[in-house]
Amino acid sequence: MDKKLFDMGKIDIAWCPGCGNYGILNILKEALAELDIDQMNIVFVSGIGQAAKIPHYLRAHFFNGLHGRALPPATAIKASNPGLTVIAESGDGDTYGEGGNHFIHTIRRNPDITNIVHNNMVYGLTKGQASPTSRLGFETSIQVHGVVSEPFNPLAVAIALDASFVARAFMQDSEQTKKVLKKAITHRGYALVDILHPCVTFNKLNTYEWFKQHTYYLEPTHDHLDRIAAFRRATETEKLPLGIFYINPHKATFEENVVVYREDKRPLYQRTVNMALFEKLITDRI
Ligand SMILES: Cc1ncc(C[n+]2csc(CCOP(=O)(O)OP(=O)(O)O)c2C)c(N)n1
Ligand code: SF4
Ligand SMILES: [Mg+2]
Repeated sequence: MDKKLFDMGKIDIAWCPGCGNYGILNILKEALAELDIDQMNIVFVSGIGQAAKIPHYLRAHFFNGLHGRALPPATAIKASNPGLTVIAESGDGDTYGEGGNHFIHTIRRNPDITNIVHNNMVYGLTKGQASPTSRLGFETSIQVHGVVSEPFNPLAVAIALDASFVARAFMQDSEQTKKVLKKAITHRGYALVDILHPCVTFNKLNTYEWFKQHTYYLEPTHDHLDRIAAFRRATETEKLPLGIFYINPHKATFEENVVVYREDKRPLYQRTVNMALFEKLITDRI
């Protein structure tokens, strides 16, 4: 399938020149095209932020939710129609800060969705405040003496909660990032891909060069079925490992656990309402 099918034509893109979000958009289009997924069956869900604008720039269905709230509608969309490919995509602030609670509980539920997080270690849209993943000492117009809180470690949290797929990528390595994305999208269960990318306007610390210097790939011998080894690797913070840290292929998904699908596997929109049963339920309640 041609990746051009995902192009929106002539539109204004609000990202700054040189922003890492462009690279992620391009890699995502290539990954979807190579997977040959019918656009009619893809739904993107995002929150608020620069990263959260990505579904506006890509031809597919989308639902743009509230700040920090991409994961609940993504879970609901997948549960209502398990035949869809559902991708929740937002920034580090949106997913790990404002949406931190949903991040934790979505991992517990394990819906069969992909969660792509554009991690630029800053709040880009609101002009450069620290985000949960900002490094210690990072100076901003609000944190004038530098960030004093330990950065949130999304991979370690996800592995601790036994998330079914956990990976990190750096967008400048487009081939590696595409490989990880394709595996995440085709994985059955909740798949987290934290993608490092620079915000060239508001983050002068974590630049393209900084990410290059502070990342390296997990060895091919890394056993991504070994949760303890994966957790240990996720706690490395001097240099950030890249690649697939952990996969748990055995977990049942949220949709599989939902009672309405036990007897009837059809998506909810294909079912007719049993009016007699509905009226009886109402009457019994009155
Ligand atoms: C409830 C609420 N709180 C705060 C904001 C302001 N706000 C909008 S986007 C954003 C941060 C986005 O950061 P991130 O998710 O990292 O996205 P980026 O812009 O860096 O891609 C904030 C704090 C808001 N819109 N709504
Ligand atoms: S402010 Fe940063 S994250 Fe936002 S578009 Fe510009 S470079 Fe990208
Ligand atoms: Mg951000």
